[in-house]
Amino acid sequence: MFEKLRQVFSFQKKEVKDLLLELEEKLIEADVGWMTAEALLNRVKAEAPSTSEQVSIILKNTILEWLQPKEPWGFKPLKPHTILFVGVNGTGKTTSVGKLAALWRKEGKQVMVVGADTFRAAAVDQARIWAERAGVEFYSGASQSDPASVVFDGIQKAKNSGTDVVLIDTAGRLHTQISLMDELKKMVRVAEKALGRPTDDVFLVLDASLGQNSLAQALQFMAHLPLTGLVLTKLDGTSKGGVVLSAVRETGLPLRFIGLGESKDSMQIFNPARFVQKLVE
Ligand SMILES: Nc1nc2c(ncn2[C@@H]2O[C@H](COP(=O)(O)OP(=O)(O)O)[C@@H](O)[C@H]2O)c(=O)[nH]1
Ligand SMILES: [Mg+2]
Repeated sequence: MFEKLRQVFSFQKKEVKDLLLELEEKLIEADVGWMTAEALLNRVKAEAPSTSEQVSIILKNTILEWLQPKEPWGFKPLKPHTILFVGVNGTGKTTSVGKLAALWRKEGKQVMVVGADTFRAAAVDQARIWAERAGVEFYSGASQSDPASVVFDGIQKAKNSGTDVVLIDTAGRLHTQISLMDELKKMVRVAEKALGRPTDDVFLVLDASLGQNSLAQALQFMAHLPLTGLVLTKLDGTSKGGVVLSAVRETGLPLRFIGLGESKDSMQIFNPARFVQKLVE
């Protein structure tokens, strides 16, 4: 994983001028994206390093500074901590819901998965199977039910049963004339109504293997929804990894969880310090 991003830290050239050219190439190859690559280069230049070691240190510190969230993620004191997962079809929403349900179930939390991707029966089944695999409760309405009412009823049910965490799986594409963003906005509103407070988290799920294309998706969702963080999936399937940097820097959203495979236990809480350490070692 991240071979390309790791190569950013190893230099063949001796002259700093040549080093910077090499660095620019490597950043682009690692899929850091033009904007973020430019910003990193400017940072390095501004500190006028005279050796490749100094360049590496500036890079490491800058990346860590960018990836470090303002606040660490944690469960809010009011139950149930409710998380809506949004994103384009196929990015890994349902899988991420399932993996996080398994993770928190293992930590002893009472978890409920709400299948609000109700337009496709197969999508509800997939969420149900994940909930069973994770050993947690599952809620969804009858087929074709209104996703927002599924969200409302699911949260009510979770409140009544003392559930700690509610994970809401949503659609990435609608087979109707209704706009996806309008439907998602409605779900956010209805969740707030059911909770009596804003939804604790709205996570945007992005597929890391799509590289810079996932940034365009991110901006679209950001324009419509009160996103609180990112989940980056399929990092196991990319040698680049630069999208980790650009996604965080260009959305200003904290990266909270990373998906590293298809199995139940392949979701990790994102740790910036460990991530950067892995890049330089
Ligand atoms: N390798 C890998 N595959 C993943 C990961 N997360 C999801 N997937 C796969 O991506 C595909 C789409 O996932 P799904 O959860 O159905 O996406 P959704 O449409 O957003 O709900 C499935 O085949 C998943 O197994 C991950 O972290 N790594
Ligand atoms: Mg899905």
